[in-house]
Amino acid sequence: MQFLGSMFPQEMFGMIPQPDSNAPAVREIIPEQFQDNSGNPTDTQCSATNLQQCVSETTCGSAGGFWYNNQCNASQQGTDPVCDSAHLNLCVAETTCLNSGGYWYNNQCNSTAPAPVCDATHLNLCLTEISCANAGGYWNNNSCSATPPVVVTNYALTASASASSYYRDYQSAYPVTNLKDGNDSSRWISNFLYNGFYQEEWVQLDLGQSRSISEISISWSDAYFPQNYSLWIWNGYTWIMIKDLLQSSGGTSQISLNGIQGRYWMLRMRGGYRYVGITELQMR
Ligand SMILES: [Ca+2]
Repeated sequence: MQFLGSMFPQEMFGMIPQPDSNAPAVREIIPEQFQDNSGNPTDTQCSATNLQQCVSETTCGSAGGFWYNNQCNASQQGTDPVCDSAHLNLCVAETTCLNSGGYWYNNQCNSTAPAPVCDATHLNLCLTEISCANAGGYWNNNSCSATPPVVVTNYALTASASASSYYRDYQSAYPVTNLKDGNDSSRWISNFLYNGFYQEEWVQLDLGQSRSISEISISWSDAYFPQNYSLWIWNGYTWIMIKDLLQSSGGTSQISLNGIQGRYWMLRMRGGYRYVGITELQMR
């Protein structure tokens, strides 16, 4: 059989089915996101380019819109009429964000607090001395804290010193200043102990003014430690002994004094192997 032009066979034979006007209407099931507020189907689908067709907050948000004024908007800028605790993302100002219980940082309103950073209340997070100082902290022992480091002054460093004798009578070889120069490789050494235990040597320190001393440390020069030594303070009239101690080896002796006050101090030493010598004497 041959057809004419573009005509279909049904048209040719009059077989096109016609709607039955008496059949009941079929109700179309419309997904919520494609309904308007009256339950009527929207003309087009809710999408990023058709936000006005989004009829619920959920679909609006999924399409990248912002739900307020009961409609889906393309921008959250401008007024934020529904900025509240449930819509912190719509708060466009720090004040309204904070009033809604949000946290304002990164130029937006967040529901969670920002991660703590180095500041006055988080000094432990400051990792450099500069950031620590800027936050009002104190940098000590490679960490930042609110507690200023205790500054301990060694008053012996600035004291004037004198001694009973010098190594072979030459002051220049091991001068008494060597015992308070802050240098562990320089030392004062007395003259030879001709009378053994019965020979006493001493050193005196003038701190320049009365100082409260809590601790004295004496680093003896190798084997040149005394067998017995005592610590004295000048009270304005006479010398007062405050410590009398025995020594059995070299190294460093630590003497606690509980803040005794004094300007003039004397260390008296007896006995020892050939000489007595001090590498460093510190008064704190
Ligand atoms: Ca020294």
